[in-house]
Amino acid sequence: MEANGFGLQNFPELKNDTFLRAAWGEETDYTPVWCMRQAGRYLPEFRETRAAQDFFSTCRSPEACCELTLQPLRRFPLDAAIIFSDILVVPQALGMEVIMVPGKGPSFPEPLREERDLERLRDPAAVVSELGYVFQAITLTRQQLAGRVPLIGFAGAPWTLMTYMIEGGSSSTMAQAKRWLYQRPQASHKLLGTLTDALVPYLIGQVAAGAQALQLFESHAGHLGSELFGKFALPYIRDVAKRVKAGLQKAGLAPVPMIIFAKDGHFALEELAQSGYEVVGLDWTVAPKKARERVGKMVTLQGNLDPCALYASEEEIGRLVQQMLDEFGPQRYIANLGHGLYPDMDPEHVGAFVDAVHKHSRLLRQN
Ligand code: 1CP
Repeated sequence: MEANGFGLQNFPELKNDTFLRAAWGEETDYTPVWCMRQAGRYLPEFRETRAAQDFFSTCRSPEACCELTLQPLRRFPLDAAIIFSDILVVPQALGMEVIMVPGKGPSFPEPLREERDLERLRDPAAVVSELGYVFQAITLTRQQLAGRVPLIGFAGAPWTLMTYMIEGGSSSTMAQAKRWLYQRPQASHKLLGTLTDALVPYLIGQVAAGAQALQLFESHAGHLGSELFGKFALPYIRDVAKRVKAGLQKAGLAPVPMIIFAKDGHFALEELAQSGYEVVGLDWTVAPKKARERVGKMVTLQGNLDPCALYASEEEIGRLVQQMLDEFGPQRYIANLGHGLYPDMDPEHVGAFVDAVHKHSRLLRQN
């Protein structure tokens, strides 16, 4: 894609393609593993790098993003890296102010209140030029990774981004965002369409810049039942996959595997498995065996140890990992947590999790 000038680099040769092979449904010698929020506050070196730096200034520094992305890989033999950034850079690029309040989370001083507030949003076509700093971070990180493991790019799915833009931050009920769905379905579709139009070139741009897989985070799927999810989330999730794939082909870029992680979206598992993504990420509330029965062998599953299991002893973590691997089975599977790591988690226990996946998955294949 010429639009951002990337895509012509010669990147170092990939040495560990286990994650990509599993994502494409190919056989692997062991189960690949990475962790959501693997770059995070639980690492002392992360806190040091992030110290005294505003969150979104960090996101705008390709060097800082590269460093934060690489930190967990220096400690643990993870099978993939995920670029350090945030899903909220997209609402920012659409013209909304977002600040990260330390200890509280994201805050939008002027959230969308009325339908006419949609007019404040920039043309989604402008998003790619606003987010050049993410593409630069990806290119730099891909170079610095030196082919050790693949680099994952990501974005928030349209419904999840809409919740933040209307609620103005985190919310336990999503009542304001859901009020839009019930009272202003047309305006809601307009907003979700605008977000989709922004996400498609953004994700294609990430691949052009060097991302080797893409994950779409529908973190607030659980606030929609199957009815609302089917109307306001799923069509856009499908559209993103379809249009990104078509766009990559049109730009002459090789296809990359795409992962959909719809947290608490268990009610839509079958639909998600057929929504155009190679991998379906599961949160920790889903029983692995049942998930496999429901989606069949057509997709790779990713997940889903309860992140809080990392508070258990290393021995217990090993037992839980073994159980998880036995239930998912050896192939078409990528190990991960069922959501992100928390800041008070012990890095040693993250290492124990990663090692247990590698060790037990090799044993499983010998039997
Ligand atoms: O100062 C800090 O370090 C704040 C903590 C933090 C971090 C480490 C935030 C604020 N964002 C991030 C990075 C981040 N965000 C990554 C980096 C790569 C990695 O995983 O290692 C990723 C993939 C995200 C994605 C993200 N941001 C999601 C989707 C995943 C999920 O957690 O469900 C969401 C919902 C956000 C919004 C966001 N950004 C930050 C916070 C605390 C939140 C959540 C707010 C909420 O609870 O609603």
